[in-house]
Amino acid sequence: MPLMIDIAAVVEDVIASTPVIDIHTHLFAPELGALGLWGIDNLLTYHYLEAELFRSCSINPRQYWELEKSAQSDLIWKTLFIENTPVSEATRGVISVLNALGLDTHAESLKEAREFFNQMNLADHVTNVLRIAGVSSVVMTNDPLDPNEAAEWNAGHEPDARFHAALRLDRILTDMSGSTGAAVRELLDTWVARMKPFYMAVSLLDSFKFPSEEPASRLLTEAVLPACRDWNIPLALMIGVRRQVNPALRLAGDGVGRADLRSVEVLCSRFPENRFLVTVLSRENQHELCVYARKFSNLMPFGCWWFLNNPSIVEEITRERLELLGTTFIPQHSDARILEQLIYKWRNTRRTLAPILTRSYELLAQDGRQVSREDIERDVRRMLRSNFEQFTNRVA
Ligand code: FIX
Ligand code: ZN
Repeated sequence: MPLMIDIAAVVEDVIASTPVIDIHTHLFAPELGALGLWGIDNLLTYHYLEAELFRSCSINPRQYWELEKSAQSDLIWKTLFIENTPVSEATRGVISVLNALGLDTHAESLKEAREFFNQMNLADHVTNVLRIAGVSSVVMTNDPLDPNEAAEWNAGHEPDARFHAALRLDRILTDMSGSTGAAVRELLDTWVARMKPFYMAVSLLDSFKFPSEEPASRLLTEAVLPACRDWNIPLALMIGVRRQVNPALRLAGDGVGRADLRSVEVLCSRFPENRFLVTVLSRENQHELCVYARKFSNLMPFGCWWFLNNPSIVEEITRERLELLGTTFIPQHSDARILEQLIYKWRNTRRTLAPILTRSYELLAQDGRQVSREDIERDVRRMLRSNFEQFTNRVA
């Protein structure tokens, strides 16, 4: 019979002290040159904040895109952080980062912040940010058809061991829609050998159907799924985007739609030797995803993606996953595009996850089973680390 413990205190301590593997980001290893984004001007011109700017400022998108980046970030700081209170998830995130780095969160200008970021050593800064964020390693998003990125890889640059690759398929499935399965498979084999990705990934519209007459459906069947099987890596499906609902907002212009997840059912059942990491963008699809995960052990739900990465929704999704799946899922990924976002996105995840897990253990105790610290450490390690490592068959 384990000793009675202060469940809330132990859960908070274990979650705070367990380094996470961040399984989906848009970060790049410093060795991949200028692809990586960091610093205050990039933090403030994050597309989440650009979308919020246009709701509080008379500038129109066309005028905004004509500004220099520093003028864009000055305008966003003034509009969202001085003239208004930064209470949204994305604005509060910037405050959280500035505070963690010891910078003035009430600053009237970005002068101090720019001086701080301009004087730093990037390699030291990466190590410091990962330490503050409690992140041991991140998975990048790597597009072999992006000429700038391909040039970095072809120059022989090797990413830092804390930055793992994920082979992104979006552009391949569109730009090579007329290609044979064999041609796409040859490209995939070349880049898997070069990048050594933990998984392949593709984001899919809310209208995604499998199987279908669409070229993507054919290339998934003829090239992607056999390649994933042969290389023994999962395929990540990120489903539910409505692309460019408002094109004037550029990257901020995408929306969300409820998908028909029977395509996931077909993929998991027809390709039992493939493994599928799946995240869905619609809150309404989350319960179905959990039920499918109960039917297919080759399906691993992950993250509270994009428009779902807000505490109120993360709480609902995580509670239903624990109730339906136990600890057999991956609670979160950051989707960070700028290095320092790791700090706030993982601070938020830990702050949201701790009380939810505590409640699960309290209910268990009420129903007759007291957990130990070792139980909690095992469960947290599974959700934040080993579910991913075992599903990808890689050590991260
Ligand atoms: O497809 C994706 O990887 C999405 O996460 C991005 O396209 C999206 O813009 C994003 O950064 C969401 O957080
Ligand atoms: Zn992403």
